[in-house]
Amino acid sequence: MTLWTLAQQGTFLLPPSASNLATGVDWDWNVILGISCFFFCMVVFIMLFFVIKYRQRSVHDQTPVITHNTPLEIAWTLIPFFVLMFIFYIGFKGFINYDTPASNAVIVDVEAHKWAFQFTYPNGGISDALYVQQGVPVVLQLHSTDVLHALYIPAFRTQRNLIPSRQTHIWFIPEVLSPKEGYPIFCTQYCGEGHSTMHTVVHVLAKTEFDQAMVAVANPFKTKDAKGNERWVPYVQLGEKFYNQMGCVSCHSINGAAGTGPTWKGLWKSDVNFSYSDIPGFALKPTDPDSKWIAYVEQSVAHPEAKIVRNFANVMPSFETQFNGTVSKTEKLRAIMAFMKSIGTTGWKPPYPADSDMYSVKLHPKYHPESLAAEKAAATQNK
Ligand code: HEC
Ligand SMILES: [Cu+2]
Repeated sequence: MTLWTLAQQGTFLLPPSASNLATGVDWDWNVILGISCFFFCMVVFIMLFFVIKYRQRSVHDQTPVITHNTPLEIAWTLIPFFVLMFIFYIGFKGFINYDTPASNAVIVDVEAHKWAFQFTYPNGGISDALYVQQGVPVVLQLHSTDVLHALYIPAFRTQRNLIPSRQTHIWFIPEVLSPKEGYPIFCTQYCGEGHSTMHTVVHVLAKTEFDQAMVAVANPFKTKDAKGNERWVPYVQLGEKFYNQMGCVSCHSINGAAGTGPTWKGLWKSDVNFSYSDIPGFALKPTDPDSKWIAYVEQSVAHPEAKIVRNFANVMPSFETQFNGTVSKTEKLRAIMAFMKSIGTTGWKPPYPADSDMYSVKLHPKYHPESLAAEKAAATQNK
């Protein structure tokens, strides 16, 4: 799907009209366009007519002295006044509707950051593209984690800024099912070098498909391949997603760069010393067994204050509620650990069953391109 295919969805003048707001906005637009065209044509026509009618016929032509014409002046003041009041009325009515969400609306949280949107649904699911159900009102709660962004959905005729440390919202009722590729969503505030790539899509789905999509976004562990078969997402890949989604990325680098927290590069099975520890004299060494490292990471995310890595401050927030309680939460932490291991530089043997795709942890191809080459070589040998 390209931006070009998306751009071709609309009519000659406007993008497709797919929400309750679009109906009103398009009506206002057409009325104002009609009025403007009418007066434009009238003025041009009368001007051309007068230019010809009152042209200079001979050098002796005298211009009559006209000082004013009261009825005409009243007419050309009052008529535009009423036209403008009418335009103000339809605009203001639309604006009030635009700002008053339906009380039964579903609330979706929208976070903008450089350079993507992230949508969080009432069931806890998170996605990069927006999913909404046909006919069900939606409120998008908008906020930004870094700079000014804007969210614009042309097909719904709605747009608003996402402002750091402030909450804004837009709402709409999606009325028309979207084409398979969805309707485009754009960021319309210049927000840095990646601004031009800051776009995604909204899928308007019927109830059954929408319910399926909600189950899918709430279960990040499974995906569908190109043939539509369900399969497990490899843990390393999942872990990378959570690392970004859950905000670990803002304090922990994966390339060795300094940050608020220790880098994860080479962290797994390295030497770690502490400025404070709940167990006196506790330290970690490359030779320590996996079980000790797993226990340490589990404790680090739930109770970061229990052990403070030397040269770092006790500023990591607890992620206990995000990682404990349900199977899917504890599995999230496993996925993050798998990711951490995959960018590590020291040897590691998987503690999870290695036969399933879900559990097999390989070096991450993005950070270890050589592992991809080795895999390819193995694949050709097997032929
Ligand atoms: C606000 C910044 C911040 C965020 C966000 C953050 N951390 Fe930390 N993290 C730290 C700091 C600072 C330390 C070192 C001090 C300590 O041990 O508590 C640390 C330590 C750790 C350690 C121990 C590292 C070591 O070198 O021994 C682990 C594991 C860890 N964090 C995991 C995570 C995970 C997983 C997330 C995301 C879910 C996360 N952190 C998010 C700041 C952060
Ligand atoms: Cu932006």
